[in-house]
Amino acid sequence: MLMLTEMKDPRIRMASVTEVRPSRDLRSATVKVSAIGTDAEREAVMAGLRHAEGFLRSTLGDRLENLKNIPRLHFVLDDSIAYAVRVSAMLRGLDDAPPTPPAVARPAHPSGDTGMTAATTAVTWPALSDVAGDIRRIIDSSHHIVCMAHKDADADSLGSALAFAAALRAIGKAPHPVVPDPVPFTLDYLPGFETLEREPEQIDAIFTFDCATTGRFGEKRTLLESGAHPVVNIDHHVSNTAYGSINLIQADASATGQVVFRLLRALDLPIPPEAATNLYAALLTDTGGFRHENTTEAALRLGADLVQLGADPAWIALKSYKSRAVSTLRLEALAVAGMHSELDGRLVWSAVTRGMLEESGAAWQETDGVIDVLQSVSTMTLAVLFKELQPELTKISVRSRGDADATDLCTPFGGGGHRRAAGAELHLPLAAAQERVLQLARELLSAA
Ligand SMILES: [Mn+2]
Repeated sequence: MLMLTEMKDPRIRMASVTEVRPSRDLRSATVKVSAIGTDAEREAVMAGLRHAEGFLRSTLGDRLENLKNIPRLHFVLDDSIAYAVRVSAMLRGLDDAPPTPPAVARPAHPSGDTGMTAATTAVTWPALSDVAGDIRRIIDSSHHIVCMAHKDADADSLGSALAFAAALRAIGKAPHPVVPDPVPFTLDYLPGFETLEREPEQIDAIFTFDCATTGRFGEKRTLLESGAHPVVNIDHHVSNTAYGSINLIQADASATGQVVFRLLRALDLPIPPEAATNLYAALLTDTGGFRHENTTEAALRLGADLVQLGADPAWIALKSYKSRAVSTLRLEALAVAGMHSELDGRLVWSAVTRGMLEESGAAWQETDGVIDVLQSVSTMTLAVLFKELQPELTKISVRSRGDADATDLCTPFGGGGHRRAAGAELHLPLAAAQERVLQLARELLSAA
């Protein structure tokens, strides 16, 4: 695609096309673009490209006169190269690859503002009213609609997908809720969990929920990137790479479930009781049981609306927080016993090893609550939990308080998330991952 170098927009000249995949009917093409930089810089490149789609298509038409239909171009971010660059920088050692600074200066939070909802100033997403019509058209012209949650789904992602599926079912569509492996069995109480499918046979459109990057789709990633179906990306992560054909991203929302609720209302779609239950579970858990800083007035009002629509708060709280297995508590005890505290208790960290899983009889899905225990320490500014997923693969979960930003510790390692909660996966053994992450954590805390 030589045309990219001819573009006036300097943002676009930083990008390179790694793959162009036309759809089977040649009406659209997925253009994979690699752009290196911070998430905000990369998103600026993608925004520039989407803005230039008309120009690119007309130039394409001029040059390829015998082409009957100029395909619509769906630009998606190819994470593989940028990720490889980050990983090699990481392996060279953090000394010569300083931690990525925040993409843009974050606006100061006036008191009462919530850190969780802070959006970087560089990124503005289309408003719901701008995309509602396009989303409506996709729903109207589709019958088989995949509702996709992310890998290691939490109740926000899966609850949003199942709620949207319930609304679609109520208007006679054929929703196909899908979750990448492994199946999150701890969420089996969510209404519609039994309708989850492995490989939907027919697909007209794909909706994704709570997924900031295509890397969140695990083995289902190729389905998203095939370019064969329109993709509607519904999320509340400020780090979202806008990989969808349509992107509804609301960084002010406390949960993706809140974005789904607003969308269903805007489209005048029904919200049956099972949808309300799923959305309440999404909202309750993403606000930490209405305790995190993203517990806004709007979130509390939404809770009441969902109860009115048939959600049972006590039952959902029971299923979310008071239905743990004995193995889960045994595992938590082991992880807490191995807790470390540094810098006057401002840095709190621990690890879950494969040996601990064996000893407690717990599965990986049961480690989710450990970080909540670490972040309950009164002096904590950064809490880090390391999970030894494989001998060469370590996952980190990070929580923050005060001025600290959890994404500052995760984006340098290719991860992301929110200011108060973020994560990353490092292709390193546990000890090496601990060394690198803790070194950066100590730097961040001494700089603060
Ligand atoms: Mn979420």
